Amino acid sequence: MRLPAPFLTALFWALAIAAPASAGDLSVMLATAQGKPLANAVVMVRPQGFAPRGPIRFPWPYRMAQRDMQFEPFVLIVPVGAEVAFPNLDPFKHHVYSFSAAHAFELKLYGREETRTVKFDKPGVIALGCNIHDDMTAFIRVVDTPFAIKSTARGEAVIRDIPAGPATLTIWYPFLKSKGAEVSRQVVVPATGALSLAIALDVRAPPLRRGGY
Ligand SMILES: [Cu+2]
Repeated sequence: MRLPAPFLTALFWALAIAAPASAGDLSVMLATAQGKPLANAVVMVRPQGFAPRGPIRFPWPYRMAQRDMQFEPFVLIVPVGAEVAFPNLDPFKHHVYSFSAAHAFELKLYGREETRTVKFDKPGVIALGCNIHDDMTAFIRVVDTPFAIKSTARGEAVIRDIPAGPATLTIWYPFLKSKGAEVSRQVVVPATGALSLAIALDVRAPPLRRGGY
C-alpha cells in the first residue's frame, strides 16, 4: 500500500516526537594526584539545554544521622527542595549547625531518637558542624541536576541515561585544591554506550575525623 506523501510526513514527525531522545552513560574514575582512589567526591553533569521535568529524585535517603559522635554519611547529595532528616541515634545530645551561605541553620540541642528536618531550597554546599563535638563534620551538596552521584571507595562514579550531546561535568570534593573546591570541564555524552574518564585531582590531606571517612 502506498501512503500519500503528506501522511508519511505527519507519521514521521509523530514518530520523531514519540521516540525517546538518545542517552548515554558517564563513567568516571577519580584519583588523587598521588594515585589514591578518591571517595566522597560529588560528580554532577548538566546537559546543555536540559531542564528536568518535575522534581528531581534520588534513590538514597535524604538523611544525615548522628551516630557514635559523628555525622553519617560524610557527604550527602540531595536535590533542591529536599527535606533532609537529621536523626540523633546517640544516647546524648547534639547541636547541629551550618554557617554556609547556601543555607545557614541551627538545630538546637536535641536528644536520642529525635529527628529534625531542614528543607534546602538553593543549590550549593552545606558544611555541617556540631556545637558540642568539634570533631563532627559532614557536607550536604544540594544539586539542581538529576545527574549526580557520589564516588565510591574505589573512586568510581557512574551516571546513566544522560541526554546525549554537550554537557558540563563538575566535580566537587571538600578538600579539592581549587576555587569553590570544585572543577568543571566540557564533555560530550555519547548517544549510546558510555563516556569513560579517568581524572586525577589535586587534593589536600583531609583532617583527622572520628570514625574516618
Ligand atoms: Cu554533637
